[in-house]
Amino acid sequence: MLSRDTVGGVLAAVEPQPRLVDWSIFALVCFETLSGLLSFTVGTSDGAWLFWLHAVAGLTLVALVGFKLYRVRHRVTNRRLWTRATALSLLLTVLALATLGTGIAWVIGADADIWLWNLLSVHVFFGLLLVPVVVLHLRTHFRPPRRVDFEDRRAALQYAGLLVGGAVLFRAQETTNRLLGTTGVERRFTGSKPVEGSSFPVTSWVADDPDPVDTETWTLSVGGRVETTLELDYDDLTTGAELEALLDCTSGWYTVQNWRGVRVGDLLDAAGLADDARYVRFVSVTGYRWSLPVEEAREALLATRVGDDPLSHGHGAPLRLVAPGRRGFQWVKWVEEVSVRRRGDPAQWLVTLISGFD
Ligand SMILES: Nc1nc2c(c(=O)[nH]1)N[C@H]1C(S)=C(S)[C@@H](COP(=O)(O)O)O[C@H]1N2
Ligand SMILES: [Mo]
Repeated sequence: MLSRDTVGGVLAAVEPQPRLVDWSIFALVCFETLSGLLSFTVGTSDGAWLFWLHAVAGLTLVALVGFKLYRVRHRVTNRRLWTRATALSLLLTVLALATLGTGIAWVIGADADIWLWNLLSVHVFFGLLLVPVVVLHLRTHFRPPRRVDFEDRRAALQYAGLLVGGAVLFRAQETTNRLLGTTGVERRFTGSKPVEGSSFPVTSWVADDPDPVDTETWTLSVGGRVETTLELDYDDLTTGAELEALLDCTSGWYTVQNWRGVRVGDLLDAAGLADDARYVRFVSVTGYRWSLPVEEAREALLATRVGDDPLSHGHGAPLRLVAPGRRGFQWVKWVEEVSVRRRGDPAQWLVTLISGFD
């Protein structure tokens, strides 16, 4: 049996001193925000380390937030200590626990539909909401770090202990999931859960929702840094190419489908590339767009069919980009323009978010 004293002793040994706890919570929140956002761009397993770090840092935060809440509990339980800042601190506590809780629950395989959202989207929502509240909280509670904070030799060991603890917990979670066969095993390294079969969700990023595209009047233009600009009707497309590819949406699901259509490399060969061609940009009828480096674009597909059927309107008919290894939001739907460019297209990040708003 563990006595209270032993538990207290162990806690005291691993708990860094207060100001250090506070500053490392801040540092980890910054890290989680950045790594979380960056993870949206990772689609291949060579970037899996980013998700792993995000998870381990999250588990370390659980311990640090635990220390912190235990330390400041009197300020909440003792009504006489309440100030105006207390309400904000309480809000922050709720947001922090909700973000950590939904993140952990999602990884071990839980899900729930909350209005239109699943647990992962709720995790992202709480996490983003947390950032401005942390900034406000800092404004009233700011205490600059002091040199002595970093001269404490024990601190390095304590942090090593906390991080290793986080890593071990994460490993243990993976193993338990596998042993028990819980749904957590189905999560891809990106956290996405599988959707089996031929019907999968129709997802549009924010407000991108065009009317069905009429294939009679629709054309595809291939232009920019090419030798000959092409203007193709639907019937001009040579759609014999096939590609099995995994679509992984940042809202937390993935599906493997067999796509059929035009290989982008064939289109580029037909138009002929200029010497300075570096990127290929795919533009939707809505203006939504994404670019890929030429070599990668060559291997991508502009699909007219998925599985045994022609694309539905929701999935991007008549033509949608299939970009293996890229996250779903980069798979532009309702493509009407392929333009070859000398440079990438930084504005695409903004356009993608606001496309469809008038
Ligand atoms: N034009 C356009 N293309 C788009 C989107 C969009 O909103 N507009 N959403 C993207 C997102 S977020 C995903 S996950 C995939 C989803 O493809 P699906 O609806 O066929 O499942 O399309 C991508 N292509
Ligand atoms: Mo998505």
